[in-house]
Amino acid sequence: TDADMASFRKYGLGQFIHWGIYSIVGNEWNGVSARGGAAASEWIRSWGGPTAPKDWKNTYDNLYKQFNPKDFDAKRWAKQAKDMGAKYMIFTTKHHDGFALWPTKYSDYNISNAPYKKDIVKEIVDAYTAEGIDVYLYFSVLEWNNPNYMGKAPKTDEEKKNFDKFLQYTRNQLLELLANYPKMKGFWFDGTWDASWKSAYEFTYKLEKELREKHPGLIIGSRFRNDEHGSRHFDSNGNILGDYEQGWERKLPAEFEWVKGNDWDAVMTIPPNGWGYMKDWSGIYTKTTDDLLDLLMQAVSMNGNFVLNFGPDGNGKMHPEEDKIAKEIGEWLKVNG
Ligand code: FUL
Repeated sequence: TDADMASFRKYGLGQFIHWGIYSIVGNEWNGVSARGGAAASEWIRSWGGPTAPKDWKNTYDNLYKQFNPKDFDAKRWAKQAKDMGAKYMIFTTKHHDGFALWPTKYSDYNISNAPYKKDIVKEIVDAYTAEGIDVYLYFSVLEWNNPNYMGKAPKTDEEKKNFDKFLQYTRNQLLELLANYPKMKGFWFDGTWDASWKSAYEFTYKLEKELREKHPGLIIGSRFRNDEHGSRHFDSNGNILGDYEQGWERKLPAEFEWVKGNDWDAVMTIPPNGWGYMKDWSGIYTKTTDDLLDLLMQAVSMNGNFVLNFGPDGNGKMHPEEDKIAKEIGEWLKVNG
């Protein structure tokens, strides 16, 4: 509705949080690392490479058995975001590895089977909402370890049957998220870029309609309907919003012209590339508070929002540099509005 879009337009600053079982290893694991931005830390399962052990993927898929973030305190994160000046936040409910941070009924690969057990998505939604920060749920459609997700358009009857199971599973999980967390404001979709999701265009179209009916005012994030428009955001009326994402450059590019007249946000990392926790920030260029304020002002002056990413560690602690940057941005915004 117009009222929901009016609040979206007023956000200015947002916070992204990438958190999951990749956060346990922090970009360096069994001799493999992608420091310097060659690959993203939350992609560690797919790196492989010559030094990777043979059972790498299987080892990764079992990491959840260690996921017990003893320092996690959603209220502390929410307070920090509030002090930084964030008006909305986007949280990774499920990244490409398929591990769900809420106790989904539709897969056992979820937080209730990790030592932590508690519903992390609920803690996030409650804590941020209590601070007056709107919550959007990041959701990866793509699942690396799901045999029904093939990464290509299904051709044989068998493939079609399996992919259809995958689509129903996706629908179930999304309806479940809406039912469980009615306070959430929108979805930020990811992983819809390959031929399998593109082959499901009609399904996506219908599902989007269904989600909107269930949750009036829902804002649907980028990459859901991955049609001829490419990756875009859709507002709560189904109109195209902008979508822009970059983690490596320090300036928003000039060809960004087309965002004029659209609603959009830019999501941004502090390290050159990579959204999940990275233990070691030495020897790489990480954006400074000044760089980030510059980007925030560029985005806001073009009627967009700026969403700064944080990648807490496997225990639920922010990187000390992130703590520092959040504080400095908050102080700057308090003085300069
Ligand atoms: C990308 C993902 O592949 C990254 O891991 C990250 O989540 C970023 C925001 O979107 O498409």
